[in-house]
Amino acid sequence: MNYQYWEPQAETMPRAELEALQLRKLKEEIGFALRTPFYRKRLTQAGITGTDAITSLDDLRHIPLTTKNDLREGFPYGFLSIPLKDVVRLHASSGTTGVPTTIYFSRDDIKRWANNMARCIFGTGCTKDDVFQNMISYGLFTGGLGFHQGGEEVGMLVIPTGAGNTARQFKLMEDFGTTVLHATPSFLLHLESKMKESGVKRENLIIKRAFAGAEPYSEDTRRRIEKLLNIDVFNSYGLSEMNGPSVAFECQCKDGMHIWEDSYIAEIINPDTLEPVKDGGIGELVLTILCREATPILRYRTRDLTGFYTEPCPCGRTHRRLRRITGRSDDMLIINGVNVFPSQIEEVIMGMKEVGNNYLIVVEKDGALDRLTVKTEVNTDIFMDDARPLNTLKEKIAKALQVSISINPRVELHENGSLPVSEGKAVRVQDIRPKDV
Ligand code: DLL
Repeated sequence: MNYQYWEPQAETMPRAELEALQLRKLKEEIGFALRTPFYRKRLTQAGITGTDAITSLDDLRHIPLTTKNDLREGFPYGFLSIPLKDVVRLHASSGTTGVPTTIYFSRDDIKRWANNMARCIFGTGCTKDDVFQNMISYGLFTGGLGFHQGGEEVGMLVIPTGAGNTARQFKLMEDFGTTVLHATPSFLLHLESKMKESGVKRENLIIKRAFAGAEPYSEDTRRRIEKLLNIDVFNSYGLSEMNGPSVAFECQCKDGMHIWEDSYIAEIINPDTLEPVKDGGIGELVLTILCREATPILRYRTRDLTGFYTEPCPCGRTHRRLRRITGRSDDMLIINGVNVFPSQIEEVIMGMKEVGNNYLIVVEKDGALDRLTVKTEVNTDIFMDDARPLNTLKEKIAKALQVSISINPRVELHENGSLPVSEGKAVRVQDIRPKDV
């Protein structure tokens, strides 16, 4: 195969050179971190008061881990290392209790992110001749703007459609000759299931590739999308705390995602003991960003479970490859690409006096998409024969949840004491989505 590289030298540099570069950038990043209120305190406590404290990549382990909770506690400016006047953008993701984690970017940070994104996109075989339909949410979510900038950087024609509206998506594909798609894997499957009713014929479309990420999916699902739409699908991994998409991406070999080690230091740890996992083993991914000055984040616990491939990739890139994410070491749910913590749902419903003591969160498949149902018990005094107050309450709960978690759930009301109560630890979440779809 004829592999194409956006930055041949940077993508194929010998490991020793790559690690020397990581060390240099790590020191620089620690310099930025020491300018933030959060890390000044955290690093000083760990005995790191200057960049000289780090002399090798092994010294990384002296840096304490950073958690989502730390980011939340630092809200809004505890992790900012440059003056606000030099910040040009922010992105945010949901927090466990409604406090978002916010990431700031300088102009140079945005350029570096766009370049990394271009590296991912170009590495799959795209060129400036491609027409790229970006069918993922724009806004505070990093997926939309992240891929948008990368697509433009490559020189493709980018159609910023955003998520949803399958009929319009098909129309745009036909009208503009879209060749490349980006969406969550569940939206790609949903799209295919709607093709027939949209009246569009596959032979009138010239799509050939899609980038799919932002939520877990199996190898079987990839193959299914590829077969149904007759395209190549590339896995794309990222998280807002680490810029968003462009952390790791599959190349033309489609066998594991190259993590850009000149922009990130990746470690795999045992989530219980926090000790490193031996090469090739599965554990929790911990990331240190090396390409952002405005919001340095060191040794971030992603909670994503994965491991490295140990064999080199035939494409010749020296940046290691991550396995498909197999799960999480916390209780975060990803519903149609949107991250939701059960605690966010609990906070909304338990704050309502009409709601009883027990509730259940059910996540299942409705066709290709995920469906969230929140079942709650209701205090007996409103559980009457008259359906009106119940419908009003249902709407109130659905609306409040929509505001809090950006998902419109189905709400079911049950009489007090009628939802199952488990004997030990309460089981509040039933995720009955098949694992391989
Ligand atoms: O989902 C960024 C992104 C956008 C990635 C578009 C890829 C494409 P967050 O909303 O912060 O950011 O969610 C990050 O989503 O920690 C994983 O648990 C999960 N995730 C992201 N990509 C994948 C993937 C974006 N390819 C969280 N496979 C991460 C499995 C994924 N899980």
